[in-house]
Amino acid sequence: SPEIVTFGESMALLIADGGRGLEYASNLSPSFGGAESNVAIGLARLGHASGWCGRLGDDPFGHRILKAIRGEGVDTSRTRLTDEAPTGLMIRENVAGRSSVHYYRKLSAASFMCPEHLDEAYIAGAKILHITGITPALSPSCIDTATAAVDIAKRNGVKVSFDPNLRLKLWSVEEARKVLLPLAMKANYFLPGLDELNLLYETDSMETIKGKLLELDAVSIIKGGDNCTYILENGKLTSIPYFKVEQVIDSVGAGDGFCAGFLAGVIRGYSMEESVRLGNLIGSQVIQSVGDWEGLPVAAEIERLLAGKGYVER
Ligand code: KDG
Repeated sequence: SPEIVTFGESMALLIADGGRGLEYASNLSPSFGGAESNVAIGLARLGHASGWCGRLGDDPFGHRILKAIRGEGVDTSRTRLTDEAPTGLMIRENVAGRSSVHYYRKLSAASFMCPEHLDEAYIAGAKILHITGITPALSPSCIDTATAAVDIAKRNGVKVSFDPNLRLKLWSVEEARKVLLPLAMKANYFLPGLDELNLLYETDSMETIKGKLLELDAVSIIKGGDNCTYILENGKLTSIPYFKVEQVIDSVGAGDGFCAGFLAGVIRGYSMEESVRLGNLIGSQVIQSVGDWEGLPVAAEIERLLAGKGYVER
């Protein structure tokens, strides 16, 4: 098995160009997205063996996505194409600097994932299982699948990494809370954004949030603090500052890039601080290019950035 295994829904992504919004745009640029495959691609680019398991429709989008993820060096041997349902679709538009997403993913191939689709030995052979809260938002059988995967990991001593990735277009915060908080209880690394914690715990108070997080077994890594990421471990809160970025082009995918960098650090045996620093660095790169995963850096680029060397292309 790869060192890090993840699974979830990857979808075709169409981006409306020209900042005119979907109602008036004349072109849609095709790509794809999916929080978990973004993380798997990020890890592969950093030189780590990652596996993404999913279900796609046996249709042109499904083929395109599978080839692209496999082409990035991610193991897709446990991913299936099915003719029973189509590949999900999301469309993104940008109007007056505000980006919004429209999902066409109800009854998609991935929404029919169920625990029987999991390969227990494949998960058991990994070091880390990474899941996100998007998968259980897709359907009741996807809740069962995410839960079953976590239980397999725990039975086999595989560490569980969990990014709640709250998507309020998929479910209400009340529904999400009921499913995500029990999953957080089972995680070793809990990777929420501060805004997500505000919603999940219904509070803006950092003290209250800290108290709630300390009830978990996990180390909590809180993204989106005051220009920093927080680490909450053994009652101690540490903040790791963000890297400076010249211009934010597209912030989508930053969280997934962060997770890829953080998990790469964990696999390499880095300290929590160093792992978060690597996560911050990957996130800072992703937001400087369009697309959810395209801007994920490769290992050599990271070394160059850390060494502070310039880059000349000619
Ligand atoms: O984190 C980025 C993802 O949200 C994006 O790639 C698409 O998985 C996705 C979703 O459900 O929105």
